[in-house]
Amino acid sequence: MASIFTKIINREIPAHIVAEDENHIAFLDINPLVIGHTLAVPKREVDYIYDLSDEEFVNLQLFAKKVAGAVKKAIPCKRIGEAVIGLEVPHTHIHLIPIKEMDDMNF
Ligand code: D5M
Repeated sequence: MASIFTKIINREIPAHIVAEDENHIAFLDINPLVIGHTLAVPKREVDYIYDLSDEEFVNLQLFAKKVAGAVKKAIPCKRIGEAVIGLEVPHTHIHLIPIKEMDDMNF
C-alpha cells in the first residue's frame, strides 16, 4: 500500500507543497511543531534513512539544504533544526523546523 507521502507525491491527497524536483518533494507538516515546519521527502518510497543508497542519501540532504535555506528566508527564526524521527510515517523524511526559542516548540 502506498504511503501517505506517496499519495501526496501522486497528488492523491492534498498538501502544501513548497518545493519539488525530479526525485524529491517538500511540503508543510500537517501537525507542525512551529509555523513553517517542513518535511523533505524522497519520491522513491523507502521506509527508513538507512534504506537509501549513499547517492540517494546525499541527494536528499542536498535537497533538504536548499529547502532549509528557503524556509529560513520565509520564516523569521534564528536557525533551522533538522531531524530524522520516523515514529509515524515509514517513508523516510527529514523534518526542517524553524527555531526561534526552545519554548516556541509545541512539544
Ligand atoms: O512523523 C511524521 C510526520 O509527518 C508528522 O510530523 C506528521 C506528518 N504528516 C503525517 N501525515 C501528513 C500529511 N498528510 N501531510 C503533511 N504531513 C503529514 P515521523 O515521526 O517523523 O514519522
